[in-house]
Amino acid sequence: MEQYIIDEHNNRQLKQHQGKFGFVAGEIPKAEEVLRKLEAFNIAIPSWALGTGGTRFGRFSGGGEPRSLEEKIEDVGLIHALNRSSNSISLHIPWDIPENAPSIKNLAAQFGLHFDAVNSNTFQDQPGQKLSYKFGSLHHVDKAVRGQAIAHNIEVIKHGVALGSKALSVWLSDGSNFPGQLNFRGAFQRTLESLQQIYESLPADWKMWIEYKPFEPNFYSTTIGDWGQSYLLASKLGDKALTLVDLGHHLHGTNIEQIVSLLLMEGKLAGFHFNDSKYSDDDLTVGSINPYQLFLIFNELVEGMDARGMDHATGIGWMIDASHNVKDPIEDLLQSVEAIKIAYAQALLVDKTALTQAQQENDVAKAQEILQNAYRTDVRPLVAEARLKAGGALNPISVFREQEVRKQLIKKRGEKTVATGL
Ligand code: PSV
Ligand code: MN
Repeated sequence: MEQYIIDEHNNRQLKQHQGKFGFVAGEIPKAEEVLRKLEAFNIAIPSWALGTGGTRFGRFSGGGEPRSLEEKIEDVGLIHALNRSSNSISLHIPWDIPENAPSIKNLAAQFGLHFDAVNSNTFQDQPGQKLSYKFGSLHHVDKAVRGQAIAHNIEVIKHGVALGSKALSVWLSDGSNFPGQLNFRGAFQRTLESLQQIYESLPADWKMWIEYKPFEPNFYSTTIGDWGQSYLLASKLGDKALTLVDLGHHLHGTNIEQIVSLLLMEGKLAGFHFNDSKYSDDDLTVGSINPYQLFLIFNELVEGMDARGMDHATGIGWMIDASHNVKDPIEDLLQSVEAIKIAYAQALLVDKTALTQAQQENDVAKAQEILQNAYRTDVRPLVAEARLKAGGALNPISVFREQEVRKQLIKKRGEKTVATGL
């Protein structure tokens, strides 16, 4: 996307934007500081979210999907050009193997992108794979299967090193479908031993992010089923191992913001896979179902990171992990990034001093007023202003539509392309 197209769009919208921005900026005390923080804040795009997602019942391609890693990088580059908040890409191996790492790295750099965490995949069998993961990978009763899964993770680290990544993200589908199928302690111990071997292969400046999930694809138990189990593994492994929170990986009603607060307190929060859900791991657009929960999570993040003197932008990993079944993936990702930045901006507006005082005085109504006052502020002009200052579009989706980008992608890539991923 040429910069002049974005600039022309911005010029057309500028007057209206300035009016709205002036109004909000006049209402809040530290507008400049908030803008600076918003400008620095980026969210990684997963390489597997650029195509149309599917369910086990079907997949309805939207056309023009990226056919290669190079085309996925182009799509993330476009997203970043429009919103100036998506400056990295997270690869899932083997869905996206960088055959020629230097040239892939170079291509990404041309779009101002770098590589976020690399993700291993031992939840599917790949063509030609010697041993099956049908009954798990790192927790498998057969040492040879565990060895294969360990070797895969070490391979993924190598790909990541070549690209300049700094973290290995591990999500295991290992678990059981029926009571009696597994010895829980045995499964946990074997997982720990396997992770220890992978941990030993981590470069000094790398982290291991351990993701948890209560169910699916296994429906009775998951060996890393909740944050406690992930935290236990991360604690036993060492300082480089941390717990990754995927918002969709909780049972109904779970207080995710409290989990986040405690993990941060312990220095064990790796980062996020953002998405939203109504029922379980629905992988819907961030902020589309429960934006208040997202705000409450960001409120804990801002408070907890400030308490530890952490840089909001770089202190932990920020990433989207969503699936787009009926929307254009690029528009959907733009919406998700926007929702995250809105929640972050609102959290920055919380009057911390007043909230602490209300908490000390057990003034419950006041505490609620303070939080909801921030949440009910329309911060969209602030987020747009930060984007404008960084060279992005005042309204990224409008530009995407005005320029008929999808139509061009279909023309170039074809109607029936299918991007790798789930
Ligand atoms: C599992 O549901 C998960 O959240 C993990 O992060 C995987 O890597 C990703 O989804 C695959 O889509
Ligand atoms: Mn995830």
